Amino acid sequence: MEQTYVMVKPDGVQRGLIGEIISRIERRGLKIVALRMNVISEPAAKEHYSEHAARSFFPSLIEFVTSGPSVSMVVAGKDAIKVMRAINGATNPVDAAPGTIRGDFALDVGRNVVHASDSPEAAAREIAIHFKDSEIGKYSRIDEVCLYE
Ligand code: DAT
Ligand code: MG
Repeated sequence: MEQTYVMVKPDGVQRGLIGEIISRIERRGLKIVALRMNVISEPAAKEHYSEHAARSFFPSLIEFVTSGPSVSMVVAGKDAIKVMRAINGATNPVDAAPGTIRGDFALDVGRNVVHASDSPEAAAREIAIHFKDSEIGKYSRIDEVCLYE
């Protein structure tokens, strides 16, 4: 079972998409093991997006992601990192396939509604930025016997 960090960004919260996004994660069979709404602090946002620190869009990205409440989650399941990236769709919503979150709900790369970690290293790093170990729940979904061979 792999874990990944997922965020409903401030645009997704303000547009009333929290339930829609959580539903898509749950119906796929992935398990939400931690969940919180908060305004991410500027230091946490800068650490989260540190790989992009030199990019021209970095200041506006940090301003946006700290501009209002977002929903942070740890999502677990088989190949959760890859599966969550596929559920979200391409970074630029213009390239995102219909049926993905970005392909169904977004148009602009700077307002692409969701985040998900892109590798095991990123997932471990991002989960540690946003959650304490004690905030991550351990439980079984009752349907895991059917979801997994
Ligand atoms: P992803 O969120 O799919 O992992 P990323 O890590 O390349 O994509 O970029 C992080 C975020 O930064 C992305 O969700 C939106 C913003 N971003 C990326 N490229 C951008 C660009 N060319 N102009 C404006 N914002 C951009
Ligand atoms: Mg990324």
